[in-house]
Amino acid sequence: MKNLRIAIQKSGRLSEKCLSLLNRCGLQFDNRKRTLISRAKNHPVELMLVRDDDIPHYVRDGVCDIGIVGLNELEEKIGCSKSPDNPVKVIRSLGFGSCRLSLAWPKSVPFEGLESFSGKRIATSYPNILERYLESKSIAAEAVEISGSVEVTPSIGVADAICDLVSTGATLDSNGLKEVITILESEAVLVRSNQTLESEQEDFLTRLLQRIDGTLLAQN
Ligand code: PRT
Ligand code: ZN
Repeated sequence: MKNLRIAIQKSGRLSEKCLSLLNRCGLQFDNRKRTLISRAKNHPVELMLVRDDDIPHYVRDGVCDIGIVGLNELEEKIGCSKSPDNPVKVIRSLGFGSCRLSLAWPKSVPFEGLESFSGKRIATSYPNILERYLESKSIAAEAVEISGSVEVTPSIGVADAICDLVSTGATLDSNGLKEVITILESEAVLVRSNQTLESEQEDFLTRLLQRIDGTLLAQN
């Protein structure tokens, strides 16, 4: 059978947890070699180590068969994952990498609810999710796309507020910002494309999902 190709983040917050989950499911890789693609020692599986931003498109386009990525990246790159005609499907929520995408506002400026964002510039690395949210709430504000250190933008005058990932809230706090509205609750999810797999690959994926379910159950 053709190898089942799995995309995970090469290096970052999700990498080790993804590898450890796959290891606990019985898949062994040579972790010393951080190559783009590495074949599992004992199963017809290839691991593809890439930037998390690329995983949704790789799965959509069939470059990979399945992938593990934050729901935030999936929603940003592919759109609403709950829609039935979405080309990439969430098949498991994995219970790690939890965070939320929230709007944050300067502590020094009075906040009077969502309307306070009207006419403001909001810095974010998630312009698609933010724009969809603002539109759904009929708020006219400008999403300013920034690739990193979004939390510093209000203090340097680039934006009035931000929309960013939050876990403990410490980053917002130390930059004089407060979380005011949560747009999306996120965690790492296992995704697959709508494309048909070979029947042996499909069977292998079914067995892998059973192992993943067993692993998730054992840790709860
Ligand atoms: O290089 P590559 O593009 O692959 O990685 P990356 O830098 O884009 O992503 P990475 O490794 O930072 O995060 C990968 C995924 O982890 C994200 O897409 C989320 O799904 C998830 N995740 C969970 C988080 C956080 N928690 C998180 N706290 N991603 C980022 N943060 C950042 C946030 O952007 C902010 O700067 O942490 C800061 C806030 O943390 P607190 O604890 O101070 O609130
Ligand atoms: Zn990224």
